Amino acid sequence: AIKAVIFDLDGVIVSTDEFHYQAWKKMSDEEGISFNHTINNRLRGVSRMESLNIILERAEREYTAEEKQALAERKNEYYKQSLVNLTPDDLLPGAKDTIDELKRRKVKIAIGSSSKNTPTILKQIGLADAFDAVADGNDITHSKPDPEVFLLAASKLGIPPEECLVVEDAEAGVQAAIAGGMNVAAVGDAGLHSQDADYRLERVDEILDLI
Ligand code: B16
Ligand code: MG
Repeated sequence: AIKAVIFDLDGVIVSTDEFHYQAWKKMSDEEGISFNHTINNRLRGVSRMESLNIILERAEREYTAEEKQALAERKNEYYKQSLVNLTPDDLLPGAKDTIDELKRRKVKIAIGSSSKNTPTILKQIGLADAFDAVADGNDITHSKPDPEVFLLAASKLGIPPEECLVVEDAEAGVQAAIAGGMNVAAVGDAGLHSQDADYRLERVDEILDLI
C-alpha cells in the first residue's frame, strides 16, 4: 500500500519549468548557442551543471570550467529574477487540491527536487510549511537519475521506498524513482511519453485515484 507521496517540484507542483527554459534560452542566445523546447525536455530534473553540459553539446567551441561556472551562475541569476514574481497562482492545476486531500487522508507528503532554489520557490508559492519533509538540491551530491534525493525524502518521512509513490514530470526523475525501488507516476507532456513509469497521467490530481 502507498503510505507516502514524494512530489517533484518543477513541472509537477509549480510551472517553474518554463522559467528554467526562458533563463537557459536567454543565456544560450547571448552565447549564440541553439536551444529549443525539445532540448529543454532533456534538462527536466537534471542538475544545473549537467543541464549546461547538455546545452553546450551544440556550442561551437569548448568552454573552460571557469567559463561554465560563470554561465551556470548567469542562468541562475536570470532564473532567480523570474522567481521574484512567482505566486500561488503559478501552482499547476490540481496541485493544491491534491496536497489538501492527501493530508485529509493522512498520507505523508514530501518534496524531492534537484533544485537548489527549492526553499525560495516553496516560500513564494505559499507552501513553505505544507510538506512533512523536503529533500532538495542542497542536500544531495548525486542528482536524478540517481535515487539519492528520493531516498533521502523517504528516510526523512520514515517510510520504506516500496510504500512511496513518486510523482515526476521528467524521465531522469522516473529513472531515479525506479532505481530507489519506489512506485512512480509520470505527469504532463514529458510524463505521457515515459515508457518505464508505473502510471502515465495528464494531471497531478489523478494520483488520488491510485491511493
Ligand atoms: P536549480 P525538479 C530541477 O527541479 C529542474 O527540473 C531542472 O530543470 C533544474 O536544472 C534542476 O532542478 C536544478 O535547479 O538550478 O534551481 O538548482 O524538477 O527536480 O524539481
Ligand atoms: Mg521536474
